[in-house]
Amino acid sequence: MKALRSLVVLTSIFIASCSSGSTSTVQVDTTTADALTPTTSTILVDTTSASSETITEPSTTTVKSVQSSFVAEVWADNWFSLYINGKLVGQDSVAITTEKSFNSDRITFTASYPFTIAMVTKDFKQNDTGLEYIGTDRQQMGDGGFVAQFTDTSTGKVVAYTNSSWRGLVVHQAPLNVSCEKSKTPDTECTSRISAEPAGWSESSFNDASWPTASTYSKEQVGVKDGYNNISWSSNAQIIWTSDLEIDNTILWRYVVTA
Ligand SMILES: [Ca+2]
Ligand SMILES: [Ca+2]
Repeated sequence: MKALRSLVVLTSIFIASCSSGSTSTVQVDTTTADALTPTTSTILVDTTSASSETITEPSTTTVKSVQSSFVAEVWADNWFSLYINGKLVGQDSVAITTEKSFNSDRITFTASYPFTIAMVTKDFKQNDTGLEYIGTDRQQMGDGGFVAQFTDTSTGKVVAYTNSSWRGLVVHQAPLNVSCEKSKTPDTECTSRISAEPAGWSESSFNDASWPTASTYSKEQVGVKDGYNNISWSSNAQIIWTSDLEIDNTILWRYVVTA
């Protein structure tokens, strides 16, 4: 297979070299031609250059993956942060402590395919009881939900979006005993399950096979609010969360974009 591709490449170069009067530039990139080739190289054949053609030998080529620019569009109830290949590239522009912090955000970043999206999403909770508006007549378990889509700006194509194949790990769950929702002493009555983030969870190399896949929800179930309609959502982009919109408060998410 590799030998055949090499033959094709060489044949292409030969044809490009022989076509007199041509002003085209032929770029052969073996990174896309053979994904199994461990080392990558780019051979440039420019028939317009005065000294006939310039061939860069594979052994002397600097390896550089093709970077693309992306825009992430996110609406979250209530807050999110976004990592690409383990690096923080942005977060919700409205603090989670802002009451009714509903808004949408656009975040740009560069990456080369394939890349790993990792996100933290948080439903607001006043403290580890998992409740909000504690001590008022609105004391309740809040609910979460979020939607995101990722567009490759060079093609305008939405290349990733939230759906049921995303994997999410709950790291803050409260209250486990939902009967405490209207308690006058929730701090002592409500119970919780709080875990540390696994080391390296946002890195490409992390193995998320044991994480549950997302549940999808309708706009009505989540009650989408301010900012949601500011974004032109792909029909593929679905609102997701874990299986419980109320007691699962902080969730780590992962999704790999292959192309
Ligand atoms: Ca909640
Ligand atoms: Ca909420």
